[in-house]
Amino acid sequence: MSTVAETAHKPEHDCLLRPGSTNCAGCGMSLGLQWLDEALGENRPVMVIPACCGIVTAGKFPTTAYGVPTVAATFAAAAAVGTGVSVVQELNGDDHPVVCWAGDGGTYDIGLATISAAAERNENIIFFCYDNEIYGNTGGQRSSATPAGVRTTTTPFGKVETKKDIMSIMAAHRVPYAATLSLAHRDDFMRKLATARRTRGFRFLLMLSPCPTGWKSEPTQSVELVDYAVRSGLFPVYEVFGGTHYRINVRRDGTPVEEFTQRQRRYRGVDVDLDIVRAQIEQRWQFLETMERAFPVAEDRR
Ligand SMILES: Cc1ncc(C[n+]2csc(CCOP(=O)(O)OP(=O)(O)O)c2C)c(N)n1
Ligand code: SF4
Repeated sequence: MSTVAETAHKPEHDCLLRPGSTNCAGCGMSLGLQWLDEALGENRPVMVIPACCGIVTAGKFPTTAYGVPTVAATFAAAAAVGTGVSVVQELNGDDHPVVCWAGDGGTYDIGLATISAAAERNENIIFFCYDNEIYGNTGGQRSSATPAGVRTTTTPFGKVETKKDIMSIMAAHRVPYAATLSLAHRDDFMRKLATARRTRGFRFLLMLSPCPTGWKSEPTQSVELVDYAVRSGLFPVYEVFGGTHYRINVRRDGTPVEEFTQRQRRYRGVDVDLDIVRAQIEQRWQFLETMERAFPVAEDRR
Protein backbone atom coordinates (compact mmCIF):
# COMPACT_ATOMS: atom_id res chain seq x y z
CA MET A 1 0.00 0.00 0.00
CA SER A 2 1.36 3.44 -0.87
CA THR A 3 1.87 5.98 1.89
CA VAL A 4 0.49 9.54 1.93
CA ALA A 5 3.99 10.84 1.15
CA GLU A 6 4.26 8.61 -1.93
CA THR A 7 0.90 9.66 -3.35
CA ALA A 8 1.34 13.39 -2.64
CA HIS A 9 1.95 15.66 -5.63
CA LYS A 10 5.62 15.69 -6.53
CA PRO A 11 7.13 18.71 -8.33
CA GLU A 12 9.08 18.12 -11.56
CA HIS A 13 12.25 18.30 -9.53
CA ASP A 14 13.35 18.92 -5.96
CA CYS A 15 14.31 22.47 -4.90
CA LEU A 16 18.02 23.23 -4.88
CA LEU A 17 17.55 24.86 -1.46
CA ARG A 18 14.82 23.21 0.51
CA PRO A 19 13.02 24.95 3.38
CA GLY A 20 14.72 24.54 6.75
CA SER A 21 18.34 25.40 6.01
CA THR A 22 20.64 26.69 8.75
CA ASN A 23 21.19 30.08 7.07
CA CYS A 24 20.63 33.14 9.27
CA ALA A 25 17.64 35.35 8.48
CA GLY A 26 18.47 37.80 5.70
CA CYS A 27 21.48 35.80 4.48
CA GLY A 28 22.30 36.72 0.86
CA MET A 29 23.09 33.07 0.16
CA SER A 30 19.46 32.00 0.64
CA LEU A 31 18.18 34.29 -2.12
CA GLY A 32 21.21 33.58 -4.30
CA LEU A 33 20.64 29.82 -4.11
CA GLN A 34 16.94 30.23 -4.93
CA TRP A 35 17.69 32.39 -7.96
CA LEU A 36 20.41 30.00 -9.08
CA ASP A 37 17.85 27.19 -8.86
CA GLU A 38 15.31 29.15 -10.87
CA ALA A 39 17.85 30.16 -13.51
CA LEU A 40 19.07 26.60 -14.07
CA GLY A 41 15.53 25.19 -14.26
CA GLU A 42 15.46 21.59 -15.48
CA ASN A 43 19.22 21.68 -15.91
CA ARG A 44 19.88 20.35 -12.38
CA PRO A 45 23.35 21.20 -11.10
CA VAL A 46 25.87 19.24 -9.10
CA MET A 47 27.05 21.49 -6.27
CA VAL A 48 30.61 21.43 -4.96
CA ILE A 49 30.94 23.38 -1.72
CA PRO A 50 34.09 23.90 0.36
CA ALA A 51 34.19 24.65 4.09
CA CYS A 52 32.04 27.78 4.54
CA CYS A 53 28.54 28.73 5.72
CA GLY A 54 27.25 27.29 2.44
CA ILE A 55 28.12 23.73 3.43
CA VAL A 56 26.67 24.17 6.92
CA THR A 57 23.46 25.24 5.12
CA ALA A 58 22.78 21.53 4.46
CA GLY A 59 22.10 20.91 8.16
CA LYS A 60 22.67 17.79 10.20
CA PHE A 61 23.07 14.33 8.65
CA PRO A 62 20.98 12.33 7.70
CA THR A 63 18.79 15.20 6.42
CA THR A 64 19.96 17.89 4.01
CA ALA A 65 18.63 21.25 2.84
CA TYR A 66 20.20 20.65 -0.57
CA GLY A 67 17.90 18.95 -3.05
CA VAL A 68 20.60 18.26 -5.64
CA PRO A 69 23.76 16.13 -5.48
CA THR A 70 26.22 18.05 -3.33
CA VAL A 71 29.88 17.32 -2.68
CA ALA A 72 31.59 18.82 0.37
CA ALA A 73 35.16 19.78 -0.52
CA THR A 74 38.02 20.87 1.70
CA PHE A 75 38.42 24.63 2.15
CA ALA A 76 41.06 25.01 -0.59
CA ALA A 77 39.85 22.50 -3.11
CA ALA A 78 36.40 23.34 -4.52
CA ALA A 79 37.69 24.11 -8.02
CA ALA A 80 39.82 20.95 -8.09
CA VAL A 81 36.95 18.75 -6.89
CA GLY A 82 34.60 20.49 -9.34
CA THR A 83 37.07 19.72 -12.12
CA GLY A 84 37.01 16.03 -11.23
CA VAL A 85 33.21 15.95 -11.15
CA SER A 86 32.94 17.70 -14.53
CA VAL A 87 35.41 15.30 -16.16
CA VAL A 88 33.51 12.26 -14.84
CA GLN A 89 30.25 13.81 -16.06
CA GLU A 90 31.74 14.23 -19.51
CA LEU A 91 32.93 10.60 -19.55
CA ASN A 92 29.41 9.51 -18.59
CA GLY A 93 27.79 11.71 -21.23
CA ASP A 94 26.02 13.86 -18.58
CA ASP A 95 25.75 17.59 -18.99
CA HIS A 96 24.52 18.75 -15.60
CA PRO A 97 26.27 22.04 -14.75
CA VAL A 98 28.92 21.71 -12.07
CA VAL A 99 28.62 24.68 -9.72
CA CYS A 100 31.30 25.40 -7.14
CA TRP A 101 29.62 27.50 -4.47
CA ALA A 102 32.17 29.16 -2.20
CA GLY A 103 32.55 32.05 0.21
CA ASP A 104 35.18 34.75 -0.21
CA GLY A 105 37.62 32.83 2.01
CA GLY A 106 37.40 29.80 -0.28
CA THR A 107 37.76 32.08 -3.32
CA TYR A 108 39.98 35.12 -2.68
CA ASP A 109 42.20 33.43 -0.09
CA ILE A 110 42.81 29.71 0.44
CA GLY A 111 40.93 28.57 -2.69
CA LEU A 112 42.78 30.85 -5.09
CA ALA A 113 45.45 28.36 -6.18
CA THR A 114 42.97 25.67 -7.26
CA ILE A 115 40.73 28.30 -8.88
CA SER A 116 43.68 29.69 -10.81
CA ALA A 117 44.68 26.21 -11.95
CA ALA A 118 41.15 25.31 -13.08
CA ALA A 119 40.75 28.68 -14.82
CA GLU A 120 44.08 28.30 -16.61
CA ARG A 121 43.01 24.84 -17.87
CA ASN A 122 39.60 26.31 -18.75
CA GLU A 123 37.78 23.53 -16.90
CA ASN A 124 34.08 23.26 -17.63
CA ILE A 125 32.72 24.57 -14.31
CA ILE A 126 30.79 27.54 -12.94
CA PHE A 127 32.64 28.99 -9.96
CA PHE A 128 30.17 31.03 -7.90
CA CYS A 129 31.53 33.14 -5.06
CA TYR A 130 29.02 34.51 -2.57
CA ASP A 131 31.10 37.32 -1.16
CA ASN A 132 30.05 38.30 2.36
CA GLU A 133 33.44 39.96 2.85
CA ILE A 134 34.17 37.93 5.99
CA TYR A 135 34.85 34.41 7.30
CA GLY A 136 31.27 34.07 8.48
CA ASN A 137 31.27 30.41 9.44
CA THR A 138 34.12 30.64 11.94
CA GLY A 139 33.11 33.79 13.76
CA GLY A 140 33.68 36.69 11.40
CA GLN A 141 37.42 37.00 10.76
CA ARG A 142 38.74 39.29 8.01
CA SER A 143 39.48 37.97 4.55
CA SER A 144 41.21 39.64 1.61
CA ALA A 145 37.68 40.52 0.40
CA THR A 146 36.95 42.58 3.53
CA PRO A 147 36.94 46.27 2.61
CA ALA A 148 39.36 48.69 4.27
CA GLY A 149 38.09 50.22 7.50
CA VAL A 150 35.70 47.40 8.37
CA ARG A 151 35.73 45.96 11.89
CA THR A 152 35.94 42.16 12.11
CA THR A 153 36.92 39.88 14.98
CA THR A 154 40.55 39.97 13.78
CA THR A 155 40.52 43.68 12.83
CA PRO A 156 38.90 45.27 15.89
CA PHE A 157 40.25 48.71 14.94
CA GLY A 158 39.28 48.42 11.28
CA LYS A 159 41.02 46.57 8.44
CA VAL A 160 43.98 48.43 6.96
CA GLU A 161 44.31 46.73 3.57
CA THR A 162 41.93 47.32 0.66
CA LYS A 163 39.63 44.67 -0.83
CA LYS A 164 41.32 42.39 -3.37
CA ASP A 165 40.19 42.86 -6.97
CA ILE A 166 39.26 39.26 -7.71
CA MET A 167 37.45 40.10 -10.97
CA SER A 168 40.66 41.49 -12.49
CA ILE A 169 42.52 38.38 -11.34
CA MET A 170 39.95 36.19 -13.09
CA ALA A 171 39.96 38.39 -16.20
CA ALA A 172 43.75 38.02 -16.33
CA HIS A 173 43.18 34.28 -16.70
CA ARG A 174 41.23 35.07 -19.90
CA VAL A 175 38.31 32.93 -18.77
CA PRO A 176 35.37 32.82 -21.22
CA TYR A 177 32.99 34.58 -18.84
CA ALA A 178 33.19 36.51 -15.57
CA ALA A 179 30.40 38.61 -14.09
CA THR A 180 29.31 40.34 -10.92
CA LEU A 181 25.77 39.70 -9.63
CA SER A 182 23.47 41.95 -7.64
CA LEU A 183 20.63 40.63 -5.50
CA ALA A 184 18.89 43.96 -6.13
CA HIS A 185 18.88 43.44 -9.93
CA ARG A 186 17.06 40.20 -10.58
CA ASP A 187 16.70 40.44 -14.39
CA ASP A 188 20.39 41.12 -14.80
CA PHE A 189 21.18 38.23 -12.41
CA MET A 190 18.98 35.81 -14.38
CA ARG A 191 20.36 36.90 -17.76
CA LYS A 192 23.92 36.37 -16.55
CA LEU A 193 23.08 32.90 -15.26
CA ALA A 194 21.64 32.09 -18.69
CA THR A 195 24.85 33.35 -20.33
CA ALA A 196 26.94 31.30 -17.90
CA ARG A 197 24.83 28.22 -18.67
CA ARG A 198 25.28 28.59 -22.44
CA THR A 199 29.01 29.19 -22.18
CA ARG A 200 31.46 26.29 -22.08
CA GLY A 201 34.61 26.37 -20.00
CA PHE A 202 35.45 28.22 -16.82
CA ARG A 203 32.84 30.73 -15.71
CA PHE A 204 33.28 32.98 -12.70
CA LEU A 205 30.37 34.67 -10.92
CA LEU A 206 30.77 37.06 -8.00
CA MET A 207 27.75 37.97 -5.87
CA LEU A 208 27.85 40.54 -3.08
CA SER A 209 26.20 38.55 -0.30
CA PRO A 210 24.83 40.42 2.71
CA CYS A 211 25.57 38.74 6.02
CA PRO A 212 23.49 40.37 8.78
CA THR A 213 25.46 38.45 11.42
CA GLY A 214 28.86 39.70 10.28
CA TRP A 215 27.81 43.04 8.84
CA LYS A 216 25.77 43.81 11.96
CA SER A 217 22.86 44.87 9.77
CA GLU A 218 19.10 44.35 9.83
CA PRO A 219 18.10 41.07 8.12
CA THR A 220 15.20 42.88 6.41
CA GLN A 221 17.59 45.36 4.75
CA SER A 222 19.85 42.90 2.91
CA VAL A 223 18.59 43.55 -0.63
CA GLU A 224 18.40 47.29 0.06
CA LEU A 225 22.05 47.27 1.13
CA VAL A 226 23.09 45.63 -2.13
CA ASP A 227 21.10 48.27 -4.00
CA TYR A 228 22.98 51.05 -2.16
CA ALA A 229 26.31 49.34 -2.87
CA VAL A 230 25.49 49.22 -6.59
CA ARG A 231 24.01 52.71 -6.90
CA SER A 232 26.88 54.35 -5.01
CA GLY A 233 29.38 52.59 -7.29
CA LEU A 234 30.90 50.56 -4.47
CA PHE A 235 29.91 47.27 -6.11
CA PRO A 236 30.01 47.70 -9.90
CA VAL A 237 27.74 45.35 -11.83
CA TYR A 238 29.50 44.28 -15.01
CA GLU A 239 30.65 41.35 -17.11
CA VAL A 240 33.87 40.41 -18.86
CA PHE A 241 33.99 38.16 -21.92
CA GLY A 242 37.23 36.31 -22.69
CA GLY A 243 39.04 38.35 -20.06
CA THR A 244 39.18 41.41 -22.29
CA HIS A 245 35.73 42.64 -23.35
CA TYR A 246 33.92 44.63 -20.69
CA ARG A 247 30.30 45.66 -20.32
CA ILE A 248 28.92 47.66 -17.39
CA ASN A 249 25.32 46.61 -16.76
CA VAL A 250 24.14 49.08 -14.12
CA ARG A 251 25.38 52.69 -13.86
CA ARG A 252 25.99 54.39 -10.51
CA ASP A 253 23.61 57.24 -9.80
CA GLY A 254 25.36 59.40 -7.21
CA THR A 255 23.84 57.68 -4.17
CA PRO A 256 26.12 58.58 -1.23
CA VAL A 257 28.26 55.71 -0.02
CA GLU A 258 27.06 56.51 3.52
CA GLU A 259 23.68 54.98 2.61
CA PHE A 260 25.54 51.65 2.56
CA THR A 261 27.98 52.13 5.43
CA GLN A 262 25.65 53.77 7.96
CA ARG A 263 23.28 50.82 8.00
CA GLN A 264 25.96 48.40 9.19
CA ARG A 265 27.55 48.41 12.61
CA ARG A 266 30.75 46.83 11.20
CA TYR A 267 31.57 50.35 9.96
CA ARG A 268 30.90 51.94 13.37
CA GLY A 269 33.40 52.74 16.10
CA VAL A 270 36.25 53.13 13.61
CA ASP A 271 37.36 56.11 11.59
CA VAL A 272 36.68 55.01 8.04
CA ASP A 273 37.95 57.72 5.73
CA LEU A 274 35.10 57.89 3.25
CA ASP A 275 37.14 60.26 1.05
CA ILE A 276 39.55 57.39 0.45
CA VAL A 277 36.61 55.05 -0.27
CA ARG A 278 35.17 57.58 -2.74
CA ALA A 279 38.57 57.98 -4.44
CA GLN A 280 38.84 54.19 -4.79
CA ILE A 281 35.36 54.05 -6.32
CA GLU A 282 36.35 56.77 -8.84
CA GLN A 283 39.50 54.91 -9.78
CA ARG A 284 37.63 51.62 -10.21
CA TRP A 285 35.00 53.22 -12.43
CA GLN A 286 37.61 54.99 -14.53
CA PHE A 287 39.23 51.62 -15.13
CA LEU A 288 35.95 49.89 -16.02
CA GLU A 289 34.73 52.70 -18.28
CA THR A 290 38.09 52.83 -20.06
CA MET A 291 38.01 49.08 -20.64
CA GLU A 292 34.41 49.23 -21.84
CA ARG A 293 35.28 51.96 -24.36
CA ALA A 294 38.49 50.31 -25.54
CA PHE A 295 37.15 46.74 -25.67
CA PRO A 296 33.36 46.86 -26.01
CA VAL A 297 31.19 43.75 -26.04
CA ALA A 298 29.35 43.16 -29.31
CA GLU A 299 25.79 44.59 -29.13
CA ASP A 300 24.04 41.27 -29.73
CA ARG A 301 26.03 39.34 -27.12
CA ARG A 302 23.73 38.38 -24.31
C1 LIG B 1 42.45 24.31 5.90
C2 LIG B 1 41.34 24.87 6.73
N1 LIG B 1 41.57 25.96 7.47
C3 LIG B 1 40.57 26.48 8.22
C4 LIG B 1 39.34 25.91 8.22
C5 LIG B 1 38.24 26.48 9.10
N2 LIG B 1 37.25 27.19 8.32
C6 LIG B 1 36.09 26.58 7.93
S1 LIG B 1 35.07 27.60 7.11
C7 LIG B 1 36.14 28.89 7.32
C8 LIG B 1 35.79 30.27 6.84
C9 LIG B 1 35.08 30.30 5.54
O1 LIG B 1 34.95 31.62 5.12
P1 LIG B 1 34.31 31.94 3.72
O2 LIG B 1 34.93 31.12 2.67
O3 LIG B 1 34.42 33.42 3.53
O4 LIG B 1 32.79 31.50 3.82
P2 LIG B 1 31.70 31.94 4.93
O5 LIG B 1 32.03 31.18 6.15
O6 LIG B 1 31.79 33.39 5.11
O7 LIG B 1 30.43 31.50 4.34
C10 LIG B 1 37.29 28.50 8.00
C11 LIG B 1 38.42 29.41 8.34
C12 LIG B 1 39.13 24.74 7.43
N3 LIG B 1 37.94 24.13 7.36
N4 LIG B 1 40.15 24.25 6.69
S1 SF4 C 1 26.91 34.01 9.12
FE1 SF4 C 1 26.39 35.32 7.37
S2 SF4 C 1 26.86 34.11 5.50
FE2 SF4 C 1 26.77 32.71 7.26
S3 SF4 C 1 24.66 31.92 7.25
FE3 SF4 C 1 24.72 33.69 8.65
S4 SF4 C 1 24.16 35.47 7.36
FE4 SF4 C 1 24.71 33.77 5.98
